[in-house]
Amino acid sequence: MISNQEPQQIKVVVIGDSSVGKTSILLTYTQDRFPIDYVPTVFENYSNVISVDNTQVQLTLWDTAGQESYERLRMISYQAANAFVIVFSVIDLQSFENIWIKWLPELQKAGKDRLPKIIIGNKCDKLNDSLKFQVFWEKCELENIRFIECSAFQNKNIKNVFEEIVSITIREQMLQTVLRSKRRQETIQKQQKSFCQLL
Ligand SMILES: Nc1nc2c(ncn2[C@@H]2O[C@H](COP(=O)(O)OP(=O)(O)OP(=O)(O)O)[C@@H](O)[C@H]2O)c(=O)[nH]1
Ligand SMILES: [Mg+2]
Repeated sequence: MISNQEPQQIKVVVIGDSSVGKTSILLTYTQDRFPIDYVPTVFENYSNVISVDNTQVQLTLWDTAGQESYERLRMISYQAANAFVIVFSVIDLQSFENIWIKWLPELQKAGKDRLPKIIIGNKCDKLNDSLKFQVFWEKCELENIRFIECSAFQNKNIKNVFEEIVSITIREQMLQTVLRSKRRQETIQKQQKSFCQLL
């Protein structure tokens, strides 16, 4: 069935340490090929209409640069963001630890820590250690953040990453709408009650 509704706007920002593969993931997703020759530091914003969970979404993807010196620029990209994809490399343990040391605190500093987010372990083509994957799973589960392993190089799970973050965001926004309307109803009921008591 074709819907006349305007697609829902969702802006997703991709963050994480330098060299974990953020730009490669975005290029693989949007161009369906792994960039073997040149990877720019920051990929141009991309926008496309996709359908997830029967909802039409205008998905806009923002790349960021992982280096410290780009912090101010990153903060600008966080404006009006609806969700975050936090990337680390499964062969660089420090990049995983930096999620808790650097990336989540940076989101908190920007006032964005309550927005939907997922954690992505990229370069899984280079790691065969299931024990390490277990460690990543457990830590993310403990923090209640969805974890997906992927490989931009093998185009493995890349589409899933974006469908998953969009799906989580749609669900979260629906929940917020329901909660807002419930609160509004409660306020109206309270006002009606005190009005009746006055009479
Ligand atoms: N083996 C393997 N290499 C990858 C994968 N994804 C990216 N790379 C390589 O990792 C390096 C860094 O990739 P980028 O996409 O530039 O990383 P980035 O996170 O955008 O880095 P910054 O722009 O500096 O923040 C490049 O040499 C890529 O070819 C992957 O899935 N597997
Ligand atoms: Mg990059």
